[in-house]
Amino acid sequence: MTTAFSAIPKIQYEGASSKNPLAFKHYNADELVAGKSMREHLRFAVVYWHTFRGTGSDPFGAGTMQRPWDDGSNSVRNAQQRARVAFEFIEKLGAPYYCWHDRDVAPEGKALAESNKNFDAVAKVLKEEQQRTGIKLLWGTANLFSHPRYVHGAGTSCNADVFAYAAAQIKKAMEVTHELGGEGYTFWGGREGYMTLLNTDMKRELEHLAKLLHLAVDYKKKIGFKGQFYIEPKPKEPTKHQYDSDAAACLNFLRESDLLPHFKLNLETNHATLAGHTMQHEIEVAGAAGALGSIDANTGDELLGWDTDQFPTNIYLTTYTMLSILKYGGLTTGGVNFDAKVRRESFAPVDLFHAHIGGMDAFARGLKIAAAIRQDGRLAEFTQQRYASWDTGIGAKIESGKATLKELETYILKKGEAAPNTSGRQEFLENLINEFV
Ligand code: XUL
Ligand code: CO
Repeated sequence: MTTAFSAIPKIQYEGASSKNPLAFKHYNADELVAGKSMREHLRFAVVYWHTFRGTGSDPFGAGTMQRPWDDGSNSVRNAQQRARVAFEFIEKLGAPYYCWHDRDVAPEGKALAESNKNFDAVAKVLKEEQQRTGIKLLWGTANLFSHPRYVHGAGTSCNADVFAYAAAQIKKAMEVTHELGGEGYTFWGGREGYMTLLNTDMKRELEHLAKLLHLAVDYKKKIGFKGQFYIEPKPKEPTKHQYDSDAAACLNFLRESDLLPHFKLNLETNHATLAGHTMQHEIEVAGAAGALGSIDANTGDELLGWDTDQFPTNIYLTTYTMLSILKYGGLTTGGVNFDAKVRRESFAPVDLFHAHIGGMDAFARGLKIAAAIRQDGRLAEFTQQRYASWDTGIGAKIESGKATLKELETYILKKGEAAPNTSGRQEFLENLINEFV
């Protein structure tokens, strides 16, 4: 076992009055909320890419992160050492899951065969550490966007060889996910979109993307991988427009391509806001379609228009997120995955703890508040009452498909007017939420 964090104790729950920055104030893993432990509700995951590979570099400056365990080399040995440190961190934090991209955990080699060999060598350590700690893989994914070969996309590249390379990378990443007992596998279309339509055959690109996902579905069956497939929407960045732009666009694409039975959505807060939606909107769209899978928990900055991937600390955000998640039956295969990075200025290793503790506490509070609102019942009751006209009479007839246009005309001609008889009471409902926050 490594001791990169020897000065940091195992993070414990100390309750709301604690002033200890290295303790949970609200996340109490075994505490029951609405019949399930917080651990089971929230299924927290730590991301490998930001937390262990993030350097703090931005378009204007070099990396700033102080990571004394990392020798800065691209060697397999360094990657293995880093893997051990990652598990020391996740274990001290007490998160039950983690997530990776293939190229986060192991260095890319000169050719695919060498990359696969490197990946196997690090996966061996990941497996040992999973067994030692009981920490599990929530999902794996392939990085199909960083290498220059993916300049025009992966599944949607104009170059068929690049499509083949992406397919090979997905095959290997899925095999390693399966080997490590991963509970899911995510597809985020990092460059599956366009910078200009002048050079783009959109129809052909979308057909290729569907083909790639079908090949993955076939291979999943072939190797007996039972994990859940997710597709992660994001509207832009790195491209000007990404095809999987939001939950609705993903659902349409999946349905049109006969892929919907095989996929759920992995929704990310900052991607929702880049798409001009709230996270709650995205969860409702996915939930209504029976496709709510997992969430990448982070937040953007109201004044910055890009994917800042900050740790979530806003209690209203976590409350609304958890309200909609609970409404659709909670997270089953998925989890609350912190796809978030510490700020460039927060370069000390201890900042990684502060960031995750804050995010976990914010979600624990959101969960408790949302459960209390549901238990109270007034919010759900109000919404139900708002639609009461659909429960009997003409409403029930329309819903059951028995009313015709002619009949509806006769009904209204007789009635004369359709008066708006229920106030939306937004202010009352916002005040109601504040009773609990
Ligand atoms: C990028 C992003 C990815 C996916 C996995 O914005 O969210 O890290 O979560 O590829
Ligand atoms: Co993400």
